Amino acid sequence: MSFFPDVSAIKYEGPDSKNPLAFRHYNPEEMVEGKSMKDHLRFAVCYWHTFRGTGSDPFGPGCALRPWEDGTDSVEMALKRVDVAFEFMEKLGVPYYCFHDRDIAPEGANLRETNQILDKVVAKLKEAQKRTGIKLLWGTANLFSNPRFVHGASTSCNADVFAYAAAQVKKALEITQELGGENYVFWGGREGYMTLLNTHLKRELDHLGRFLQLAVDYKKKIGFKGTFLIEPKPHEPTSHQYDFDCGNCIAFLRTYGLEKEFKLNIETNHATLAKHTMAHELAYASAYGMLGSIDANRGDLLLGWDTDQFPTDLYLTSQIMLIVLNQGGLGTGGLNFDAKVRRDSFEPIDLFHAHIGGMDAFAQGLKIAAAIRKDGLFDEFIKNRYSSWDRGIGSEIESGKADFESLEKYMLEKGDAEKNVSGRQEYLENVFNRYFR
Ligand code: XUL
Ligand code: CO
Repeated sequence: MSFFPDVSAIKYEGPDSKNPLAFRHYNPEEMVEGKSMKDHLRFAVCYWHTFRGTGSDPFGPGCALRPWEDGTDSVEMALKRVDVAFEFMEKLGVPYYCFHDRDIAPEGANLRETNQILDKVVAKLKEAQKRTGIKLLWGTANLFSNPRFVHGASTSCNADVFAYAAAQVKKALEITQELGGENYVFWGGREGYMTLLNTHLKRELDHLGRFLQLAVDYKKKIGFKGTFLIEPKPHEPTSHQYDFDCGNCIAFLRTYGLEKEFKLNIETNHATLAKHTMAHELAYASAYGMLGSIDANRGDLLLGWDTDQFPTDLYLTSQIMLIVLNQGGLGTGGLNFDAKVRRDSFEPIDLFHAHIGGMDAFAQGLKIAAAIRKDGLFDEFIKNRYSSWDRGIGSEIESGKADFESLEKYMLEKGDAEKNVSGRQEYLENVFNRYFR
C-alpha cells in the first residue's frame, strides 16, 4: 500500500529542469571538494513537523490533509505512521531522520506502560531502517508537552518532575542507541522562567547542570558513542530560556565542567530570535570547536516567534555551508529540516515541495561556498587585514612577550599608531554577490 501514490522517487534532473518534483542542484553522488554532496549535507527529515504537524495555530485547529491518519493517537496509528514516514523519506532520498520520543509513540497510563509502547514502535523503526538504509541522525525527549512539565523539566520547582525527566531521557538515550542514532539532542523546552517573583534562578541553573552531568554519566555507562548536542533558543515558550544562544550555552557548559561532553545544534530561527544572524551563531560555535549540527530552517524576520519555515534563501545557505566547509564538515551532525509547511499548504504533496526546495537550496549553497573557497578572495582579504599581527609588535603581543610597560615604551617612541585602512564592506558584499549567477 502506498501513501504517496502520485509521487515516485525524486531524481536529480539538473539546473534547467522545470519538473517541480525533481532536484535541480542536489545530486547525491556529485563530488564537491572530494566528498559527495550526500556526505557533505547529511540531510534529515524531522518526525514532529512532517509526520505529526497538523497545521494548528492559536487561531484555529489543524487543517492539513493527511489521508492516512485515522484521527487517533493510538499505537496502531503510530505503527502505520512509520510506514508513511519511511515511504516519504525513501522517495525523497534523504539519508537520515530525527524524532522526539513522544512523536513516534503515544503515552500510556504510566511510565512503565509508556516505555512498553515506545519499544513496540522502536522495533518497527529498526526494521524500517534496516529495509531502507535510512539512519537516525538524532533522538531526543519531549520534556515540554505533557502538563507535568508546566514549570520545566530539570529546572522544575517540583523534584519529582526532575526524576520523571531523568527516567524519560534515560529511556530516550537507550532507544537512540538501539537505533544507531549518531547524536542525542537536548533542547531546553520549558527550561527557563517567566517571572523572578516565583523563581530561584541559581537553584534552577544548578539543577540543569546536574541533569546534564547525570546524562553524561549514563551515556558513558551504556557506551553510547553518539555526540551530545545542546540546542540554544532565547525565548519561547518561556520569556527567559536558559540556553539562550551559543555564547550563553558555552559559558554554561564551562561553568559546570561539561564543555568537553557537548557540542551545539544550532537552529536558524533560534539564532534570529536571539537577534543574531545564523552565520554569527555558527561562526561563534565553530571558533570554539562547538559546532556539532544544524536545525535547518528560517524565521519570518517580520514576526517575533519561531515560524520554522523551510530554508530557501541562497545567501543564507551559502553562508552556512561556507562555515561548515571551513571547519571541515559537521562530523556526526547533519542538516535536519526542523521546519514545517505553512498552514495553508495543507496537501501531502506540499511536504515534498518543501523538502525538495530546502535540499536544493543547501546543495546550491554548498556549490557556491566551494567556489568561494576555491578563489580564496575573502580568506586573502582577512589575512591581509590582520597582517600587523604577523610581525613586530603584533606577534610580540600574541606570543605573550609584550606587557603594558613594553607597549607604552613602544608607543612613546613611535608617537602614534599606523594609519587604519578601510574595511571595504560594500566592496566585499559585491564580491560575494558575484557567486550568485
Ligand atoms: C523547538 C525546537 C525543537 C528541537 C528538538 O523550538 O527547535 O523541535 O529541535 O526538541
Ligand atoms: Co530545533
